[in-house]
Amino acid sequence: MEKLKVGVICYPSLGGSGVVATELGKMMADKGHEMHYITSSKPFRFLDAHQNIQFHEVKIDGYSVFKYPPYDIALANRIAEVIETEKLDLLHVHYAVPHAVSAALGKDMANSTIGVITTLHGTDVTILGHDPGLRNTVRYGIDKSTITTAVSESLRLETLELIQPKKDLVTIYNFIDENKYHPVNPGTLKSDFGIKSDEKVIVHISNFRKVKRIPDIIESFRGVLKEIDAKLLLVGDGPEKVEMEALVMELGLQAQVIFTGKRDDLPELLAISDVMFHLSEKEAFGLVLLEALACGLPSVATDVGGIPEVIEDGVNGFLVQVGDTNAATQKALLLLKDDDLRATFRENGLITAADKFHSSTIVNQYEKLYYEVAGNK
Ligand code: GMT
Repeated sequence: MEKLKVGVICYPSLGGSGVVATELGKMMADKGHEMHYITSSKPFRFLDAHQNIQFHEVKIDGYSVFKYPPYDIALANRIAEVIETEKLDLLHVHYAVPHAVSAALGKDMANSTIGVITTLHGTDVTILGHDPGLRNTVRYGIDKSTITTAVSESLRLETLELIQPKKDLVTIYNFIDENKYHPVNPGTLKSDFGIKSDEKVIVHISNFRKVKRIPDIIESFRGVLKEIDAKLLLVGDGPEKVEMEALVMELGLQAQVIFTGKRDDLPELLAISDVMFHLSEKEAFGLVLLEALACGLPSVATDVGGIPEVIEDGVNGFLVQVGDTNAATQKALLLLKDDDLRATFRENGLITAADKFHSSTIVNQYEKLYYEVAGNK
């Protein structure tokens, strides 16, 4: 079949949507498709060296007359240019707001009929969609797209209910790069952190946004400490970090809680951990939970959004209600005190990652949509 030229628009940041957009582009490029990233800066896992991947920077000056630089317009302008110069077959945009809206405008500027696939990752619907001022814009972005996908069935249903778009959505789960996420030997990493070999480790990885409820993680961990010796690794960075450092000080937990900052060695960090805590109040998918499953690490996570589609309660992890820190403590203790239970969950998790979320299955689902949309040009 003829190879396609795809324009990709995503947030080139350290979030799950950026990871999915870049991993997908890399795998599509490996299949021979030409992937054109139209972004403000290079996505962090961008493969400069790949011959089928090109980067088209969106340049925006901070004009002093504008309080906010018009990024979405500059993006639309660049999309229009790239549609024409590269003769794109389709656009794949991540997030309805602002990217699907910029894509609609860019397409119009270029007088083009190419199709647009929009992938919803959650925040645009579960957070922006609740803002009456933005709900119509989210709907506009979706309705202007040829096909809209959601990263979980929960997100698909919530979007239909809240946004009421004209067409149904297609659920395509997230995936991870199995070459990176698999059980690894962490070497001396545990002792490098000053953690004793017989101490248990709980890990939380996120962008430290309020929605991740890190105080609940610290509180649940405090409950664990009442019964066993353990360390909490808080991996990542974001708006809540300074406040969380202050909270840890206030609780006198500096010796037990380690803030690692952003790290690239996630498989090694998962390998030295015994349980992951992920206690968000909203989560369309929870990519980090899949990364943990693929590395053989069970999680205690909240029963919200798409999480139950990744974590099967009592099979590869445990689910608790949002805010129920006592339940999170008890479930973590169950796992931490029982090596056999952890081993069973580990095996089950590896199977979930390999069967339900294998990259080849997911990438093929996207490729099928790419051909469908390109065929309608
Ligand atoms: O959760 C975040 O803060 C980041 C956000 C993003 O843009 O990466 O995550 C969303 O997309 C991820 C990839 O599809 C999902 O795994 C996350 O669950 C989703 N976040 C929310 O729904 C809050």
